[in-house]
Amino acid sequence: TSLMKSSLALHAAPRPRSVRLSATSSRVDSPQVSVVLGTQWGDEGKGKLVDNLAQQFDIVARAQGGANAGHTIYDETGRKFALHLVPSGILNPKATCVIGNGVVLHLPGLFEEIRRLKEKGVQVDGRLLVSDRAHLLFDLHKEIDGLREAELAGDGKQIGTTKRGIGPAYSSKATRNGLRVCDLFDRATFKTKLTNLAADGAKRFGEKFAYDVEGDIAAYEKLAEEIRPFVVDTVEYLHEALQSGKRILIEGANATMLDLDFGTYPYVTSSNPSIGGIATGLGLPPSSYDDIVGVAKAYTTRVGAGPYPTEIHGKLAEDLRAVGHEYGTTTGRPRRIGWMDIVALRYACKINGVTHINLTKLDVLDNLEEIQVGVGYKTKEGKMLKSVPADLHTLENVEVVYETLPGWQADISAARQWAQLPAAAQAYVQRIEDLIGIPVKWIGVGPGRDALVVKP
Ligand code: 2SA
Ligand code: GDP
Ligand code: MG
Repeated sequence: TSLMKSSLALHAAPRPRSVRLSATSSRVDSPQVSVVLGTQWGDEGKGKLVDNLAQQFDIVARAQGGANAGHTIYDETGRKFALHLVPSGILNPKATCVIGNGVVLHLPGLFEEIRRLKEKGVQVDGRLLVSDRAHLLFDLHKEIDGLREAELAGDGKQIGTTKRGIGPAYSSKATRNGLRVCDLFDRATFKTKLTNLAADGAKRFGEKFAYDVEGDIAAYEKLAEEIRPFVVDTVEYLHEALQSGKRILIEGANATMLDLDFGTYPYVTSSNPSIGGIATGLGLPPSSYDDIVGVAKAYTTRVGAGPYPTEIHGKLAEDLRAVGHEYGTTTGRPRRIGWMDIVALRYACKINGVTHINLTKLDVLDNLEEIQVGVGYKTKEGKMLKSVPADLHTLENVEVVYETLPGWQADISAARQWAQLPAAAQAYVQRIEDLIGIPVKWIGVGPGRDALVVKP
């Protein structure tokens, strides 16, 4: 039948499935759709890469997470920006930024962020679009986040969340009593739904739940009008952009090891920061992704509780924390520090279909005589594990098998070309590339926008 013929035609020229690519190739030479994802426990430097790449894209879109994310960027004049909800493309005046349906949106927080951007002269109006399907995150979600953490703390089991209300907001979404951006514009429904949501919180937490629902209902009357000009059907917008040949950069927040499904559950965030969350969070199909860039630190960090096999303790961790300025962009919490974990990185690359890597913060290792790389997990019984185990007890008790590589003990922050990196630094990058079998395309050597080396 003609229907069959057309569907055959659609499948006649499949895109090559790239698992292993040479260092310079991508599925296409100039990707129309590129995805940037965190491959560790977050804070790999996704914001910096997105800001850099944004110069070549028309649209930069966020798909999941909320204001738990913190992306620190330095512009060409060295000014520092900390972004949470606004995509890291906002500093490129040519890009339009999109907050997709998968994001949980705290409107007062968004406007505060916009205010700070405007203060620094960044043009936001007309350049930021918000999905009408995105779920609203209210102060009540933040309050519940805090109350739940306090309860868990009793048993020493707190997650160490950012207390930005992320888990409770995604819970409301899954429970199907959440409110979406489109609900803002029907006052009566909005009022009923928020009142019911607040009643739920009061039922669960009693007197400890001190949310002023009437106050918020009044405040959101004004907020609804303020957000109205930003709101569109982002599914339609993105598909029209795709059809007309516009280039779209998708900015992941958080990271695969914090993924609700693939991370160290329950010590995870409540969205899917891996590739699946990109598809559900924007409505752009996976077949449209040309590149999937995995961002990985040359070592690792983690904020919050949970197993962390390659964690470093003591003076070395303190030194690396100081050199790498490893403090939370959102909460200011000191980040835990560890060695590169190849088992976790391979796992993340596999799940996400990473086509190439941005290895960041290599300069932070400049002073080390020797660098360790975790290359295997061995159980107490002496069994080598193939991948990251689901069971946290097993993960907490693995013995990490390390390889030791020589340091370069030189300042690499001025390097802009591969040939300018010391041989030991090149060897370190090469070893990581060989261990994961995925090409490293960019190497970060400093926080500035241009502190990037392209690996030939
Ligand atoms: P949440 O708030 O429910 O998402 O927390 C659950 C876990 O996810 C971790 N998480 C993060 N980890 C690293 N960086 C994040 N963003 C901020 C930053 C963190 C900050 O850029 O530095 O400022 O503290 C982030 N957001 C969530 C969190 O630590 C919990 O382990
Ligand atoms: P994100 O959440 O992945 O966007 O990362 P964050 O912005 O939370 O944390 C990364 C931190 O490292 C930021 O302070 C960046 O300015 C900084 N950074 C990014 N890349 C590099 C790099 O290659 N070298 C150094 N020294 N700092 C970097
Ligand atoms: Mg961050």
